[in-house]
Amino acid sequence: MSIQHFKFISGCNGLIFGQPLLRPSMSRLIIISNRLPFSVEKQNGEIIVRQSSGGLVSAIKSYMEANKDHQRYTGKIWIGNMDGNERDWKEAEEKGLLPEDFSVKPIFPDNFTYKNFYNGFSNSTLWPLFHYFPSLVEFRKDYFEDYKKINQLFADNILSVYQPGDIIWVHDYQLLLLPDMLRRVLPEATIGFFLHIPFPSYEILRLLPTEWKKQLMQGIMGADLIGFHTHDYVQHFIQSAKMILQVESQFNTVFYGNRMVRVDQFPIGIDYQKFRAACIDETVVGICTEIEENFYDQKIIFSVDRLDYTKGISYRLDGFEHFLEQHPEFKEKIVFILNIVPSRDTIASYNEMKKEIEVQISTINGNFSTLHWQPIIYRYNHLEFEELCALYQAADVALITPLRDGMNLVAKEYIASCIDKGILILSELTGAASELNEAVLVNPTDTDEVANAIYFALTMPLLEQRSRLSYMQRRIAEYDVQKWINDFMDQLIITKKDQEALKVNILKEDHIKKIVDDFNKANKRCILLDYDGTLAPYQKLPSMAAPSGELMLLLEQLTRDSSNEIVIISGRDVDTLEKWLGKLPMNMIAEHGACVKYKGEEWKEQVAVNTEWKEQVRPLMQLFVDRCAGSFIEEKKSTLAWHYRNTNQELGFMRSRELRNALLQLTANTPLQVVDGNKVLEVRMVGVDKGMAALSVIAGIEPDFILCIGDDATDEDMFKAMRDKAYTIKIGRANTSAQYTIVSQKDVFPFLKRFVPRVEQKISR
Ligand code: GDG
Repeated sequence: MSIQHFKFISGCNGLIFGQPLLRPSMSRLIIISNRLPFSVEKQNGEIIVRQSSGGLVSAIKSYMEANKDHQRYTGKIWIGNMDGNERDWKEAEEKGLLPEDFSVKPIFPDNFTYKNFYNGFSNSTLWPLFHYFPSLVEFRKDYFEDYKKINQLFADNILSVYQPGDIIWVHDYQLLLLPDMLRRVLPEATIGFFLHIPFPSYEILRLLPTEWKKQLMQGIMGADLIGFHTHDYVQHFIQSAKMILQVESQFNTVFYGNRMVRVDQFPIGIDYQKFRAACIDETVVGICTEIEENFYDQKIIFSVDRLDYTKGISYRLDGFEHFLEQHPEFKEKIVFILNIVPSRDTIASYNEMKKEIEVQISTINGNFSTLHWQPIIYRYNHLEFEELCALYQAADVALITPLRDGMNLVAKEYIASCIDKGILILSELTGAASELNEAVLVNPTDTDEVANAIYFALTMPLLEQRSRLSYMQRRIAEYDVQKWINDFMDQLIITKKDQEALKVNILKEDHIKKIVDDFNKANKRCILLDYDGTLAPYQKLPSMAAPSGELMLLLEQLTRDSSNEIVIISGRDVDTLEKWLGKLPMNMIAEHGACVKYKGEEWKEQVAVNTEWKEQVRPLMQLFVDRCAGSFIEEKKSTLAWHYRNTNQELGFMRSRELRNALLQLTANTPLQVVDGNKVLEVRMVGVDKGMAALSVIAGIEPDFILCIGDDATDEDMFKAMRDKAYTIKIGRANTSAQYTIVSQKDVFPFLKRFVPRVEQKISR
């Protein structure tokens, strides 16, 4: 990548996480998720409103309710698909059965399209792929088409309620295309996106057909702020964006086209106080006491998950079985309460899995049960909140061993519910593992490790249990769901402000008018133009960037006016500049100032160039050519350059840092300098730079109008030297000393053409 030091106008410095420091005034919050947090159905003629289970709903719903007294938003709307039909919905609404804390806009898609979208692309393509189950992925065009249709349906529904100033927050893998669909219609809207499941490494994502993965990445990049649970997912996303969309990035800031997008880690929290309050809730305590009395002589191991292959239930049972085999002394002294919550049971593979799990449970119970005891109590149902909390409180051990999990809220909820005992055995493949270091971490597929962890947990002294718990409880209490949401919202607002600040420097029409006006008024004008990346786009090889016909015509038109002095100021060697541009009546500076040709004169060397140093530097650069496929050395009269524009972005960048360090060591205390350019490292003599060269050319011309344009780090010397003397313009979004920025090289020609009519007018007079 180019070594660009992007401006950080602000960031999270000084921000207390989760405190709503920046309050958007008069904003409504629009939450978008595939499903609404409840369903409506009719049973025996009566309307029933049922709360949905699942991590996303648990987190956001709790926030929407808890935050009702705060004045952060003027309104809150939740938009999502509705389980049930429109008639029942209306009836529930009329009877006042819907939530009061926020308004709801239900979407009623047609069944067939929805099935392909939900069971199909969402849960048979994205879900297995993002959870590292590539063999389960279905690649079906009709699924993808219907996924697009439902995303578009969401976009249409959002647009029908959107008001300027609203903050839109899109959730999860079912709606990856939505941010960009909205951005196309609402270029200025504030849009956040959060992914609740893992974002896989590029090696996994690349399994998707090229067009799909491109559209999906573009879709997400429509947001201003993109959130993930862990640092790894952030890195995977940025890497994929680089590989698929060729974005540039600096830390967690990504530049895509003319937009700046932030990508960051926001580990989701739980409503900690709700689970603490449940510890003293009468009903919960009652149920908990009943459970403890029932199993007074047994230790309780507990797990609860939605039915899903990612949750690793079968491996968990293997581990438990292995423990029973290895530790017969625990016979009749433990019980494993395994609760599975029905989920996606209309997908055939889920149903199949359910049957397999049930067979496995029967086998274990058949092999180990006694007349008075059975080791596993299995239930396939949704638990009421009170019962769930009671089970958390009663459990001596929570056995949570998914094969992959974006975060896993159950682990956090269990920790929050423990009073004076409790051990969490947690899969290291969950997002939660990166926060809950004091849990007993296991690899879920390693049955020995799981069995040993169960033994370790069951025999852990109380003092150690409490000490581990208190560390984890403090952390979970601190960054709860409220803080998670406020933190995300604060960062979203900061990102919008940073985008605005970046826009300030962009060359706009009123700036152009002023520059052209000054140009027209001037008697002697000087235009200094860098070549590669400014007048010609970068090519795979430097030799391929010969000037186009359009460029030659433009330069010819500009040079026709004798009041104009055009100066090409480049790192290129003399021969190339002479061959490509030597016919035009211009001034040329080669190798950043080592050689200069004034209009109508011959080339002159500006410094006595000693090139013995090249014998030391060349072998070092060659070593890096061998270690980094696609990189190459360009040798000029007074410069050696190592280019890495054709390498794998990550590897090239990493190797460039290594080579830079090695070169800096090699050239320390010598008259050589190492210059970090746009995907190139150059070594040359000190005292040769575009700043010095520009100053010396200007001294000979004495212009009353100067314009400098360049794109590279080496052009910064020119911008600095010309400060207060010239209009300076940087191509690209990197941090710069130039006054203005033109985002793309493509926009340079139209800008320069604005100086042509005046020239032609003068000639025709
Ligand atoms: C996705 C990601 C990420 C479960 N059973 C019952 C019940 N639940 C509640 C739990 C918890 C939630 O559902 C499950 O959350 P998880 O995080 O464990 O898992 P997913 O549903 O797969 O959630 C996950 C999450 O999004 C948030 O970003 O952590 O990685 O896959 O809150 O309490 N609640 C009740 N009865 C049940 O039977 N009342």
